[in-house]
Parts: sequence; C-alpha cells; structure tokens
Amino acid sequence: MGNIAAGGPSLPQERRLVTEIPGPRSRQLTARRGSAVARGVSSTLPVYVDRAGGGVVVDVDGNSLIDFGSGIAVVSVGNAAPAVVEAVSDQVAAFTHTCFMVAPYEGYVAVCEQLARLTPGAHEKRSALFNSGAEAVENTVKIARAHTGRQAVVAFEHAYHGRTNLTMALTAKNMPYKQSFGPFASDVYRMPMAYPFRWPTGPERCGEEAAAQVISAIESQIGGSNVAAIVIEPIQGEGGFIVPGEGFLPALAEYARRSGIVFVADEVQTGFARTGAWFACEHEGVVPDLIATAKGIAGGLPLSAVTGRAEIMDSVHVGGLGGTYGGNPIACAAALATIATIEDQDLVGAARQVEATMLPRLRALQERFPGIGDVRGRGAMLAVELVKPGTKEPDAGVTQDVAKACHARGLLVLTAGTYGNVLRFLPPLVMPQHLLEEGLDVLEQAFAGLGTSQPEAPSTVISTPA
Ligand code: PLZ
Repeated sequence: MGNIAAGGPSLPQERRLVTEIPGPRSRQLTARRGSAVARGVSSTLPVYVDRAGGGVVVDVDGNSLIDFGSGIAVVSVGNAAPAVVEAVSDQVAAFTHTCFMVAPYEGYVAVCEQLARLTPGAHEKRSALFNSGAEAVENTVKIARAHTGRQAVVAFEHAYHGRTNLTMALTAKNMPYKQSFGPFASDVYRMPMAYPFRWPTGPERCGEEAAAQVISAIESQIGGSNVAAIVIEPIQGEGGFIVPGEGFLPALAEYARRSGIVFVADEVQTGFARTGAWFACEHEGVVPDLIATAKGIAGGLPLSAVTGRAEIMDSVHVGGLGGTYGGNPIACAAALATIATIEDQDLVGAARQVEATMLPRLRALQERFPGIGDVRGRGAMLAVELVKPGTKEPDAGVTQDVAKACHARGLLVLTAGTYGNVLRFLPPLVMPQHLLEEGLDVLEQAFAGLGTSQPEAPSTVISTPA
C-alpha cells in the first residue's frame, strides 16, 4: 500500500466534525472542479473524500461523517472491506485485464457460479457480466427480445433503470434524468405502480388492484403476445423506496409466465443482502426469469450481471453479448470476496438488524412530526416520505432542509422520489450499532431544528466514544 494510510473498518468509528461542512479544503476542490468537471455531474454533499470504512466517510478536512448512503447502496460490506482489499490487491498484481471475450479467466466463471447459487430459483441458470447497472438492465431487454422474438417492454411509474438511451426510456422521472436527452428508445410502455401510500383506495387493496389494472392495460393497449419483458424493481429505489403493495409482484410474475413474457427483476439497488434477504424478490417468493444485479455485488468495484434461466440466456447467438470490460478480473475478484464477506459475517442478518433498530425509531419520529407521511422499506433500505402535514402533497423543500441539516451535523443522507420528497437510508451493513443509533439521533435533531436557524459551525470538536 506504499505510504497511503489505510481506510476500511480500522478507521475510528466516530462522528467527528473539525470544520464546518464542507470545510476549506473541500471548498477549494469544489472551486477547482468548477473549471474542470462538467456541470451535468452533481454531488449530493460536496465534501471530498480522503478515506472511508465501517460506518464512516472521512473528508480531506479531517471530518468523519456517519455514512447512511453507502455510495448509493454499493459498499454494503463496508468501504475498503479487508477481504475485498486483499483480493483486489492480489488480482491487480497478477493481471489487470485480458478481456474475457479475448482470453478468459477463472474469476468470471466463479462469479457466474455464485450468481447461479445465490439468486432465486433452483432452475438451471447462466450469467453474463457487465460494468454498470444500466448496462445490465439494457442487456436483459436484448436477451428477452432475442428469446421471445417480441419487442414491447413494460416498465412502471416511478421506475429507475439507468441513464443510457434504452434505460432512460425505461426510467420514469423526467428531471434530471431525461430532460433534453430524447428521442428515447421506442416500444417501452409505462404502467401504474402499486404505491401503497398513494393508492386511491388505500394500501390494503393496492397490490391486487394495481396488478389487475396493469394486466388489463397490457392486454388492451399492447397485447400480451407482443410483450418481450416486464421490467420491475422489486422495491423501487430512486423512485422513492416504494415497496409494492403485497401481491403485486407475484401477480405480475404469474401473468408473465402465462403469457410467455420474460419477467425481469432489476435488483441493482436491492440485491446482495441490502433488504434483509439476498434478493428482494424473495420477500414475496417471486422467482424472476432474469435478474439484473450491480452495486452491492463487488464492494465498490464496477461490476454488473444478468442472471437467468439457461434457456432464455442461451437463446442469444454466440458473440451477441459482451463488452471490453464486462466482468473485469479485478471486479470479479472483488465480487468473490464480497460474497464471501456477506456469508461469513451474516450480512443478510445484519440488514434485518438495521431494520429492527431503525424502523421503530423512524415510526416514533413520525408520531412527533406530522410532515412524515410514510415510513417504509425493508432491511437496510429504509425511507421516510415527507408531505405537507395532514395531506399527501409532497414536500420537497422540507426534505432538502432536513438533508442539509443532517449533512451540517455530520450525517450523510440521500434523498429520492419522483417528487423529491423522500429521505432514504442505506447504511453499510457493517455499520457499528452505536453509529446507527447516533445517526438516528442526528436525524431527530435535524427534524427538531426545522423552522429554526441552521446549526452554527462547530467551534469545538464533536466526537463520540467508539
Ligand atoms: N437500476 C434499480 O438503482 C442506479 C443512480 C444514481 P448504474 N441507481 C443510482 C444516478 O443518479 O445516476 C440504478 C438502480 C436501479 C439501475 C441503476 C443503474 O445503475 O450502475 O448507475 O448504471
């Protein structure tokens, strides 16, 4: 490691503010960035990172922030997780790249074997590896079209599937993802989502009624026999951590099976233990035909995958799938170490423990703040939706205010939602319990401070015992 000081779990596991947020060195970097980095690429919290690990991100000014974001659900095993660091270091010293399509290597095959073992369903499976979540989702559509000989693709309100042309077409929200970027890929049809908090007849009948509406709309507007794939996030991510009404996913999967439609689960954000199961489909016993994974699969290295029924995957002609970097050997080594870490440390159980700690406290917060309209999620993928009290009118302003107040106090939280009114929590699954509790304290303080002035920049060090 030369003279680079280590990150990882050995970093002091504490919230520590030594400057205002962002501090002077971060602000210098923001100024430098302005004349070098494209404006279209934004950052939620412009503190520049020096190192990270366990439950903290340490910035270049020496502030240590509690991480409730995991780099958008990526570093579930923790930043610079020791097993990942070791595997990557070994691999990078052995060889960095040959291109699997030119000269293959074992790591790629081993990752595909693990995916077959871990993803839902006992059927024969095959996988193909890519780099980003969008690339994986895009390939599920290619594969489903090749297999079915059909073209139409069904996506949902509030969906997020990526920023490439086809995945922008699948993504629901215009700003910032689609504005000015059309024309979009054709033959994509958007259907209602079973969104319990906003379902007109209430959450109880949401799943069943929404499924009936979707099936009827597909039949009347597209024709089931023209549909190649139904693509859905089993819990919607960017759209606002929407857990579909019970029964929605199973009903759609069953309809797809009856109609020869490939049922595709986009588990890019929900996969790899995040929701307290290996994959979110398991919560309702749904077995997708194809599953797209990325993010949490490789501890922070870029890797994604499509895994699915052998007969569907292998309907693509030889040479029809690939890419220069897909399944890069370093990313594969990271994935194997990540999977071993999830199993060795029972991070599926850890995600459930995060839920057990956080949900009751978020519900208690809802009792105190009527602007919290809904508390939802599973495992370590939890959120609150903010509305004007007594209504369901989204309150994006308050959402931003609370997020900013958390940031100023050293808690990294993210927002989400079609209406920008969801605060989402995605702590690493290795988050120490005391930091999880302290992060919730900070969130409570941020809510309690609403309407009052922002906290002063700390004049003294805020520090907590590890
Ligand atoms: N599918 C369900 O959550 C990525 C996007 C952040 P990539 N979500 C974070 C942003 O603003 O770009 C995501 C996802 C689901 C697909 C993707 C796309 O994954 O690795 O970002 O391409």
